[in-house]
Amino acid sequence: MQGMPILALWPSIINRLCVTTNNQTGFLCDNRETCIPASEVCDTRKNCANGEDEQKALCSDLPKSLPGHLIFYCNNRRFWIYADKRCNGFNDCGDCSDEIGPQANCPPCGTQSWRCTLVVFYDYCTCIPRSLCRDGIQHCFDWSDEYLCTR
Ligand SMILES: [Ca+2]
Ligand SMILES: [Ca+2]
Ligand SMILES: [Ca+2]
Repeated sequence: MQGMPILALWPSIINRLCVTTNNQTGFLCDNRETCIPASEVCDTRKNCANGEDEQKALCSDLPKSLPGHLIFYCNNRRFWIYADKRCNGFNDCGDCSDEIGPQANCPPCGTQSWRCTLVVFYDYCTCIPRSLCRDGIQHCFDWSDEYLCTR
């Protein structure tokens, strides 16, 4: 890869910012129509028709080789996640910094979720799916998932 014109590649990569149908940060394929979620870039599967989401210029030195909009750095900056894993309800960083706090800047729990302080971390941070309400297992410190929350 010696002498590769990295700088010349950058404009085409920067212009690939897009938003998926699920309102997630994404990567625009060469056809300028397909917008794939950030986490499908460099996952070794070709999601764009020409495989441009797996091109070496993007994937050779993760996460540095990825455009900034595709990644989110956790509180512990040694760890990073794909941008579409921020505010998705799951504790992808391991310390919930992708779900709670100013860096993540997530909207409040949606109507499909219940907000509480969790007893045990499970895979969640503050918003739990309503399927965990009244399931006979305490998830919230104040037991609100078992007594207040409705499915
Ligand atoms: Ca891919
Ligand atoms: Ca997450
Ligand atoms: Ca529960």
